[in-house]
Amino acid sequence: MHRDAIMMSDQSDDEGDSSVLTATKPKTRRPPLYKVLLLNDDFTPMEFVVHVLERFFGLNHAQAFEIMLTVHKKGVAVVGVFSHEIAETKVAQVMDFARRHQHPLQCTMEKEE
Ligand code: TYC
Repeated sequence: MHRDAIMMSDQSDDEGDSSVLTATKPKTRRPPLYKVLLLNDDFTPMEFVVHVLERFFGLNHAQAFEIMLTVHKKGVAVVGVFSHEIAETKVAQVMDFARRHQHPLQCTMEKEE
């Protein structure tokens, strides 16, 4: 039980070759982005949702009102796309603000495809 082949030099093998440089493109990967979603419910006042969108997502009143209406009619809408850390912060800010005002408003995040 012994190997038959004997390596004659480093030039005869793919890995140990010290004389060939292979150009490789450095691959940089962009970090994934996350959609922040606002969910509809039957109790949170419309004005409160508009205020949340202005306060935490930097939307003007017209933009905030439009997105609030989309959530009200369709059940859910993307309110912004962020890095994982920023998305987590937005979700926590909205959930905390809603809880402090005793509204059942729900905000979640999901990875963008
Ligand atoms: N459906 C709520 C109402 O009629 C309004 C609402 C809109 C609540 C958007 C939540 O994410 C929401 N008062």
